Amino acid sequence: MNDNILNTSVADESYGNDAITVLKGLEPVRKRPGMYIGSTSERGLHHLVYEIVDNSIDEALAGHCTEITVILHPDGSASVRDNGRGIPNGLKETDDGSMRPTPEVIFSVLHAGGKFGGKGYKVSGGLHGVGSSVVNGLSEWFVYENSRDGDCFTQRFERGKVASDYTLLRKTDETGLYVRFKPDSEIFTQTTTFDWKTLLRRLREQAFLNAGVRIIFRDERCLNEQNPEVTEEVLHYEGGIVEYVRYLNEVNHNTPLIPNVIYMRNENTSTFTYASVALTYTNSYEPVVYSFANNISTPDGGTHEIGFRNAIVRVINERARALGLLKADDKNLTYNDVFEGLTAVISVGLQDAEFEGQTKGRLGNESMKVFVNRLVSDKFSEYLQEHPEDAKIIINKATTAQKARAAAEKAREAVRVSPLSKGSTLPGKLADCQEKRAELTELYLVEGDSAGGSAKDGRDSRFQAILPLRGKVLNVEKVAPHKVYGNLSLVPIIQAIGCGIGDEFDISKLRYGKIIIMADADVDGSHIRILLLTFFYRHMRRLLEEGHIYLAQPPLYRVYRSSGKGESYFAFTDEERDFYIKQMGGGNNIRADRYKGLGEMNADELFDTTMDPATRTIQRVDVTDAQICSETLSLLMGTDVPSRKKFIEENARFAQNLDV
Ligand code: 28F
Repeated sequence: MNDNILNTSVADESYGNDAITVLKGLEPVRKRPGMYIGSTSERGLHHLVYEIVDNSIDEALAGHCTEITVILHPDGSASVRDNGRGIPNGLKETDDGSMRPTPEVIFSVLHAGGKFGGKGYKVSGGLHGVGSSVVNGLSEWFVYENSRDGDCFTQRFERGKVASDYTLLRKTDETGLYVRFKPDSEIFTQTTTFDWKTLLRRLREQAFLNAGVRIIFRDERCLNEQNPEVTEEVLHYEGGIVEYVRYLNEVNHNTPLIPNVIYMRNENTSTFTYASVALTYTNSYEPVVYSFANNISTPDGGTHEIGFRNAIVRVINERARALGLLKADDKNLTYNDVFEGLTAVISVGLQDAEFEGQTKGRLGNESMKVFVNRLVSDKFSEYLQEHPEDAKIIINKATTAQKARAAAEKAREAVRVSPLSKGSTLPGKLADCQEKRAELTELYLVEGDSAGGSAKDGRDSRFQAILPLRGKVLNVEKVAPHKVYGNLSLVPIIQAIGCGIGDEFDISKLRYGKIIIMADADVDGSHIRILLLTFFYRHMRRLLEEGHIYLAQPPLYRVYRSSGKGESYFAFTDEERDFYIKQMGGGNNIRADRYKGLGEMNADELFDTTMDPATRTIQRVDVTDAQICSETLSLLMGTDVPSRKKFIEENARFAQNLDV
């Protein structure tokens, strides 16, 4: 438990029952769930589990819990158990003046638990860190078992309302809390099904950030005779973020250039501030940098990352000059040069963390710039002086990157005046639209020339542009950046979108407000989607961050009479298909053909089903989706067909309704 000094020091003096700020019942949570968990989509659903687990993690940080077990149950509920102290059994006055058991108050009163009450139980860092009562309010039912002082008490709630008194369940020598809840389908209207991978990712992250905590994650949902085994992962990392860096290199298939992961840490116990950094260098061209504040991911960076970045740039330049690897006339290495191949995890803790930006993914506290900068300036510089061999390897990597960048600049010039574009900067294959205002326009990236043809004929050319894609899209996960400019599959896309890529990316030059990937609903289509998303993630990330990238959703079936007469319907799911078959009376003369590809639809059908803004559905892709693509892409590379298939099957999100 090396990575938090906050709770251990704040906690003990303020853990009396009075630390709870009692505000109100849970109706506000049910009325406006988004205010408390961000959204009621799949993301909000998973947030429920994080909220409960966070409480166990806090108990671990306080030094009282070593093991957390998370289980997904066949009835759609999830449970979390910890071996902490359990909640004190006293009584607590509520706002109506009655006395209730402390655990009941904690679980059934909004903002109870002290998170917002100043120096209470935990240091609030959470975007929606409002705790267990919110989860209770959004659950069809919610049960907890509180083991403490020899007794295990239990209580049940339904839709946030007390459904049973605080009752003794059994005697026990154990201590800790157990919470089990079923998300309310009245609230989570899109889905109430937990995704194993999404939860695993977050639980693993928490296990890395809280070194030593053992998190056991089990999926008991598909237990039956055919499948008697439960899926279980034990997440336990004594090495904390140092192990996290090693793990990231493994999953990204990046080979370390130096043997060590460099670890640095500083803490200020009087301001309750700490920073921990682990880093190493690999043969990759891309940096992999993950940052956190109060154990919350900050994918959009912020002050801690800025402090880190400035320190790395300065230290490496200083060392390079000192070792004579940069001569007097040589230009300084830039941030891009020194970040190539860097794998780093930055984890800071502070009071009153401010999370900024639309998705609250960026740390705003100015103090963290200096705090992290000073740590990394001192410790990294010390490391490089003590390890001259490693210093040479790292500096060499950066100077090579500097040269490649100069070469890329030349290649980029060549693209700007490329013979492909014949004087104009637009690719020849692009069928542009009339409208010029990006807010109003759409660019379809279409797999294959024949579907491209239908899309061109069917589109509304006032605002819809079509760019057919030829052949396979380059996998940018493992190529040097300057190669991207020479690539025939990507150059037309870069030109059509208009913003450039990488360091010269300029969103104000964006030519289309929506960029819609339209590919078949089969394995090849999935592959193209993944490659394109990886490309956007690596080279045009802002487009993802600002929600410009979408996936088209073509229909899977056409349901019609074999006579060809009468009405016909397009179905986007198996259920829809069956519904139409039934509606048309069923029987032998009803056909339901599966579309093998977009190319099978004629122009009108393609427009009506997939492109018409009035009737289509398109799926917006966010940064996390694309990040998962890029991480997983390395696993797909090479000739490992079984694992590729397995991946695609498991990622139904990007590869709905396959033909495998
Ligand atoms: C499955 C989810 O929620 N674990 C928790 C504790 C421990 C204490 C606590 C929690 C009491 C009065 C607020 C115990 N002993 N797991 C969990 N473990 N909450 S939640 O206290 C809450 C305070 O005001 C705990 C001494 N102090 C705190």
